[in-house]
Amino acid sequence: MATFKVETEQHGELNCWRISSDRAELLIAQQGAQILSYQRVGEPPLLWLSDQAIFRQGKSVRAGVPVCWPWFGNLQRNPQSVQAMYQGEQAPAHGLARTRDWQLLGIEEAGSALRIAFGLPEAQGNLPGWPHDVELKLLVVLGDELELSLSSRNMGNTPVTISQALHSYFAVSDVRQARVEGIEGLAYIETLADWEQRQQQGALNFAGETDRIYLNTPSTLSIVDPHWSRRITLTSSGSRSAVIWNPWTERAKELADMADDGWQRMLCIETANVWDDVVELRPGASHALRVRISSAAA
Ligand code: TA6
Repeated sequence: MATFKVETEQHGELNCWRISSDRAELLIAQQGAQILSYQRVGEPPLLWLSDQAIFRQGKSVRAGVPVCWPWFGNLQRNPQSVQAMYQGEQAPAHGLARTRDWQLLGIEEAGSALRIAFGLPEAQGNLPGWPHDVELKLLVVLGDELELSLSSRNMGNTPVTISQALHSYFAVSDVRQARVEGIEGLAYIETLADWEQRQQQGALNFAGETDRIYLNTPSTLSIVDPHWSRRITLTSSGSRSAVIWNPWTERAKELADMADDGWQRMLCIETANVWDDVVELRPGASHALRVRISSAAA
């Protein structure tokens, strides 16, 4: 039976919780209910926290798992049904949830795991420009593995359509040596070439800026990291799309919160509902986007 320690910490302007057990350590910010780092004892970090991260209210931290909701990326690139939900002015990238303070609903031990529940009450009619009533919760389960479940329940009486992602930043020894498996043969949208649809040949190796939406993804994807002799496995449900992103040299230089060579040590695989895989919630309906993150010797 694991024993957990929960401490509060301040990082810049952000309230955070550091949760540790004899097996792992997790850092979570109240803003965005954002996991900032996750490391298992005796292993390099599993989730990446930028060396130059900025901990400021209203700015998502370049780290861990930002929650993109109720739209992913540029709203204008979303289907009309998602765009129509927003009535505000300039739509922020990746939605409204990642830069707002969530409420910690509870922390409880369940067997050898710790369950940490967050909610965003503002999603029930009080998000700027988004006048819908959705009960939004994020459940984080820290056990031998890390599990995240983002649930949306439509409490209103009209349908609501969302896109979303658990925008996970994984830590790798060197992205140029790493590969992603599980996407072989899949169709993807190449956002860097005018959003053209292409087909993946073999596993994905990285040799330049990468920003792709994979379609009809299977439930298991993995990152093989030969230098750290590690395989990170993502097991998802409630998702048929995944975004894979690495900014590489030039884009990284443009990001104030990433070191110029920071791109070498990270790789995003985002468990998502994007492109034509949006979620339509009828009144009373709910949906859960889940991912379980585990690692093993490769
Ligand atoms: O998920 C990939 C992506 O949408 C990229 O296009 C890239 O801009 C990245 O997310 C980070 O976005 P952010 O708004 O956090 O800088």
